[in-house]
Amino acid sequence: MSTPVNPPYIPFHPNPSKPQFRPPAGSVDAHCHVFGPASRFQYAQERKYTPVDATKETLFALRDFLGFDKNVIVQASCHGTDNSALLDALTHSDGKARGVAVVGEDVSDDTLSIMNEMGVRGVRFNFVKRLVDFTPREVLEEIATRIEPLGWHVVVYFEMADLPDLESFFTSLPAIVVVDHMGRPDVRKGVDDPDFRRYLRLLDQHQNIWTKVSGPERLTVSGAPYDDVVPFARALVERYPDRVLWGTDWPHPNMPVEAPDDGVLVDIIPKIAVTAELQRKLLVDNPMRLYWS
Ligand code: 0GY
Repeated sequence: MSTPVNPPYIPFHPNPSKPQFRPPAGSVDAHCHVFGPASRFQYAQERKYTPVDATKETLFALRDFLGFDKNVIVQASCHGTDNSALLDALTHSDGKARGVAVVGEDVSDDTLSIMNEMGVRGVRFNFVKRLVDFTPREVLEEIATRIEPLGWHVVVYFEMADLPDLESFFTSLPAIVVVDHMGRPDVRKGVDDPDFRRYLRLLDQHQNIWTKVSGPERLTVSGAPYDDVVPFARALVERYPDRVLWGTDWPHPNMPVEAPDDGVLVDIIPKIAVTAELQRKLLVDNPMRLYWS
């Protein structure tokens, strides 16, 4: 029997194109990561993949090249609960980055408070089974209670098929809950699919639940320029204009075939937010309210 091997890790696009779309002044890329460099910030022992280093310097240069002003850097599973690379990026961002950390239940109030000072505004709960080991719900509840005094929000990452199991937990959280990558719908099924309708119902009924309209490169079946994902993102932007965030997802860990061109990703924005007002809410007003107010 052959031993299963992980697919080779695909590095981020070396030379993204300049987007045609010009983001409004003050736009925020509200979902991206920094990885390493491993020589300074080791990857976690419990990680499920080892990425190629993707440093803060490269992220900030990409931000400028794409016409963005700020970043929200989300702690990825390959760094576990060691947020050092994230905090280092925040410290060197000139106030132009905020963070979402991953913490264990043993995190001290002092550490939370220091992270808050450094620009962290939320924690991430990851439920994607290929990325993380299972965390008991009591642990997540404890963390949610601990961050409440800081006014932080909770970012959740899951596959849409798991929503029925997770929904009652999400709706029990007292904080703002931000869903990564639209809850990862199966775009082959279309926007009228019961699973996506269920997701819309969840957001209809809970004003504290926000959604990122990111990750088309992960959700697409047809490939770039990701037109099969547009109806999902557009539906969310138009239905919840004050509760949507957009992000590149750079450096795009775990892409199965090829790294997306970040310029092409930016050019989706006018297709999913079709007026200047919707674009301003998506890229400026909403992330500023959540991360910089
Ligand atoms: C993303 C998506 C992925 C990875 C992570 O924490 C992570 O490792 O979020 C993925 O593989 O789908 O948002 O970067």
